[in-house]
Amino acid sequence: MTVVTVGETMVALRGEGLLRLGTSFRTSIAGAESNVAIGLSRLGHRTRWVSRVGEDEAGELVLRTLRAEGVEVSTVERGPGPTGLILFEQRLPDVTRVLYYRDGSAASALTAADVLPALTGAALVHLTGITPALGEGPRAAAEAVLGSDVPVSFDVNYRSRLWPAEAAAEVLTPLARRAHVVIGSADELALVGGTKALLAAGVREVVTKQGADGASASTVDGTWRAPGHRVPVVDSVGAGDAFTSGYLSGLLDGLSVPERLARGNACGAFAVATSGDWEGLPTRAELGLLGVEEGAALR
Ligand code: KDG
Repeated sequence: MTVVTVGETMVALRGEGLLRLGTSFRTSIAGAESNVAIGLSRLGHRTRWVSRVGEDEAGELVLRTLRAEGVEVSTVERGPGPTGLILFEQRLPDVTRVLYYRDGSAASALTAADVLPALTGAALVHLTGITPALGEGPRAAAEAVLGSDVPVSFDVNYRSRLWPAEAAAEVLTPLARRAHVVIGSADELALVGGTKALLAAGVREVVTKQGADGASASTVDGTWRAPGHRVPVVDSVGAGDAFTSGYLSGLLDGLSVPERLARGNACGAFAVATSGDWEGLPTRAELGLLGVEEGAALR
């Protein structure tokens, strides 16, 4: 069972201090959808990430990192633009300023034709609301994925630096309504019509991320909640993607909704305790450290 994730991954520079003061940076990669792919891979699931990266050293870093994490990247296309860049300036443990240099990036040239062949054999595709904000091609790619017969998990992931809320709502609402699972914060779910309307449109599960307070999930049969873990927060960026990887892992393993939420919350707790988008994501064996069932690894 392969999970395919689709979206842009950038080279990420994390400042030790402020850029304007001439800080040093740690270099890594960041992208909501590849974060989820890494999270699922660490939990023992087979994953493939589909996108475009530049024909450049930053693109090599993205591909090499994902390969090292066990994520399949064989269908990733190169160019025409450079790999996007994201700068992080952490001001407080859970307040990070983000600067994008991604206009005209290779991933903004992603097309439906790049993505559809890579869905062969997929049990699930994970998309986010970031991709349709990147341009016409990525938006068409997202639409094509939602028009395929593979179930889609859709994280609203509204990014105010990419587009205004009204524009995002107009584009993302019809997309979210076609997904199997929709995930977001309460504000993001409201942006795409809210839990009730999504369930009425046929979405099977609507999951609300509540940060340190945990998460809840609603289906037509009811709503379940699971509390978060109180852990020291080093860096909250990527916590939502970590939660999503845990939740989807539980879904793929056939766990109950409360068990999926518990696994998602555990992954979120591990992620915030380490600096970086994905570096702190847990392996399946590590889930036990937070008292969460490991379950059987499915491949
Ligand atoms: O979810 C964390 C990501 O949002 C971030 O690290 C980079 O994918 C990213 C984006 O587009 O903001």
